[in-house]
Amino acid sequence: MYTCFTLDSLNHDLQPWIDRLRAGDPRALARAISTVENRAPGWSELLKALFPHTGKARIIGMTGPPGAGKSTLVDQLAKHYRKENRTVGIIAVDPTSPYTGGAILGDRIRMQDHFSDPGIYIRSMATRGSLGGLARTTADVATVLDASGRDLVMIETVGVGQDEIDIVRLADITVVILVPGMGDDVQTIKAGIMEIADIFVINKSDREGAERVEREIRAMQSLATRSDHWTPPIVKTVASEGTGVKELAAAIAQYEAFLQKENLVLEHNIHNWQERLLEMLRDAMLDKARGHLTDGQVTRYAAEVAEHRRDPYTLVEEIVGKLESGKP
Ligand SMILES: Nc1nc2c(ncn2[C@@H]2O[C@H](COP(=O)(O)OP(=O)(O)OP(=O)(O)O)[C@@H](O)[C@H]2O)c(=O)[nH]1
Ligand SMILES: [Mg+2]
Repeated sequence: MYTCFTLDSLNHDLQPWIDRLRAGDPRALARAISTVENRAPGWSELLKALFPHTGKARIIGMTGPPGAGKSTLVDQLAKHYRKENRTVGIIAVDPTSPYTGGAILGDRIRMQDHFSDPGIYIRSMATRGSLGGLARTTADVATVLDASGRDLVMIETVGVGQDEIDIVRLADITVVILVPGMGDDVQTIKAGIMEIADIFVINKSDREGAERVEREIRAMQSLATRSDHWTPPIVKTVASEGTGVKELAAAIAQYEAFLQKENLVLEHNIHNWQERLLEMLRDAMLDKARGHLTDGQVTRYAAEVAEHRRDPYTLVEEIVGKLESGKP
């Protein structure tokens, strides 16, 4: 009964809240993002109501190793787009906890920097192990920003692991930022991130070794062509001075035009939604399974399996079987 009551009152509040959010009220936006991020009561009702207003923002994923200058570059791009009168939302995802403190502090300073301009909204997320999974939560937050009418949503994330790859996969356009002198780091991030780059940036090009990184990228590109036959351009930047930012914006626009011309936008979106739907299903099924298991039950099952009193394969089949039959 209690849940019904709060949802009813939420539905009652929902429309004015969405109206304020769509009118650009930053407080309504912040509240919506928190609700979605924390999976607070009514989060899914909110997303359902926002969904019809989405699909207009261009989502740009910006990824690269720690300290590559991602934040600096995102800021510069945001300023560039503001000059064109386009509104920007920035999600700084920081799943690597050792950097969290500094990054969040840095992002606070950035937020103050842009405080006077309501056309830029920055949100930091450092929620490894967040309820819905980091990639999904990020996607949902991007959805809220999209619904709020932002023209561009930039997602900044450190490109080191699977989480980050999952996050940038949600973007329409993925920019991979490298820097000279990364040494073995290039190898480390080559694994997954290099393949998903639509555009490469070599930042800190004021340092020695930019040409070498460029050669390495070219060598890698010569080994495989993409199925869409797009060759990711390489843009050299000095983000701290704003050098190359115009060229990066041009490269992004070019890739957008390419997607439009080849009718790839819808295909891209279908592919993204395929991933998102599967993840949502996984979450929903797991939620349902958890609903059938009491708190200590998983621990008891785990002990039984560890002590070889049960095999885990039959156990999982049994649990799924119970879900299907709807019996507790
Ligand atoms: N020399 C040089 N320094 C730069 C350039 N771009 C950024 N920096 C500096 O590099 C440092 C890191 O920049 P950030 O923008 O915080 O890098 P980041 O990739 O966001 O870092 P994390 O989010 O912590 O992974 C800062 O001190 C910047 O001023 C550049 O093009 N050249
Ligand atoms: Mg950063």
